[in-house]
Amino acid sequence: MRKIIHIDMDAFFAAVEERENPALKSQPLVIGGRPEGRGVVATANYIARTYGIHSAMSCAKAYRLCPQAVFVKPRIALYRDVSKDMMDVLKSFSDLIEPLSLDEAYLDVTENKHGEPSATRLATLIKSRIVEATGLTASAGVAPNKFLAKIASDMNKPDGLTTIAPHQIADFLQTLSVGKVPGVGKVTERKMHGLKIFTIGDLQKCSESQLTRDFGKTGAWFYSIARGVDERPVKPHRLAKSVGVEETFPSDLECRVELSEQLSLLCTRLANRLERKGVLGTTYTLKVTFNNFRKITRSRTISEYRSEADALFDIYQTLLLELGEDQPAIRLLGVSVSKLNNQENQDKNGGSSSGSSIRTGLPEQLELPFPTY
Ligand code: TTP
Ligand code: MG
Repeated sequence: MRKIIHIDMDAFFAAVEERENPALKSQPLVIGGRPEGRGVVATANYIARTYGIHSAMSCAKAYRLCPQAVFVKPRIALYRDVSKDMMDVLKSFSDLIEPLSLDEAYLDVTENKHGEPSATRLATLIKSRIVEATGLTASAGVAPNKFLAKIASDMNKPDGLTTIAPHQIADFLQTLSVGKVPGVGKVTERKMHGLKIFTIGDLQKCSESQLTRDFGKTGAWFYSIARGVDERPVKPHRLAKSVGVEETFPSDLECRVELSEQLSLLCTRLANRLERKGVLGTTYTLKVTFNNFRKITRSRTISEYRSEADALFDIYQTLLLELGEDQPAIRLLGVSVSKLNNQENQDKNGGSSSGSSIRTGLPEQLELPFPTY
């Protein structure tokens, strides 16, 4: 039986800003775009959440819900530094750490550097070490696997510590809403409700073949977690070498204006992804598939990090224009950034080798047994 801890910092970006400026602590605080702009909320402190504000909501809506809120632009470089301090604390407990984002990680503490048999006691210690190192609180979930540990860490936020011991799993699952399961988004939740599956207890009554029929490959995953089984190991080295987005268009793009528009949308998505992952890079690659299926890539390395959508657009638009006028219509466009700024790997690679890559932390979708996590 493994002992897994999931750590998730509380209102992370907002908590860092409050630490830097304690006057913000007593006010509703939104980290994201301008209230009058078209941006979205990255996160909000717990006071702002009482007004219904949450991540990914438009800033315009957040403003309507709480006009007196303070809106602060994210400072990703700062959050990365705090994240590193937090991850360093985790490393002092176990080498088996899997970061999921800047503020979240799994630890396998079955064997740990403190020789402590109680994972709950370890989680208490980890939480207080994080406060010492960062001045911020985290919530912890303790369980025999990743799926349960992640649910547990979310149960008593902020500053929570929840343990689901092996003998508690069956009861815990009976009444757990399916919407709480990592991987069940709004669409799947609605579909499950349509099938009269509201709790994991309901899910347990479905056969594996029924779930596979209704939910495809993810059905097998649902069958297994309904029984509290999740064998996924904590993977300590999840390295991404690049961050990118691409789009295959419903109809091929011929005209420059259309191409610029689509490129601009891709650059906005790329900027968001870079921000979410908290990484920056110096090599910018444009990928194009023409309607005759010829594929090309064009790259440019520059000495500075660019992460704003507009700046990214200028780079990729230049690469696109350099292809010349005389090209077939375009079926697919992709933009990516590589040579990412990961200190750990730069250290290993001497700082500049082409293999330089980053432990981004965020889940690589393809590695997971279900598509929507
Ligand atoms: P979360 O851990 O999901 O949220 P949180 O730490 O702000 O709040 P909680 O106490 O509920 O854990 O995400 C961590 C950070 O990632 C968050 O502070 C901001 C960023 N983020 C985005 O930029 N966009 C998003 O849609 C989400 C969900 C998070
Ligand atoms: Mg968090």
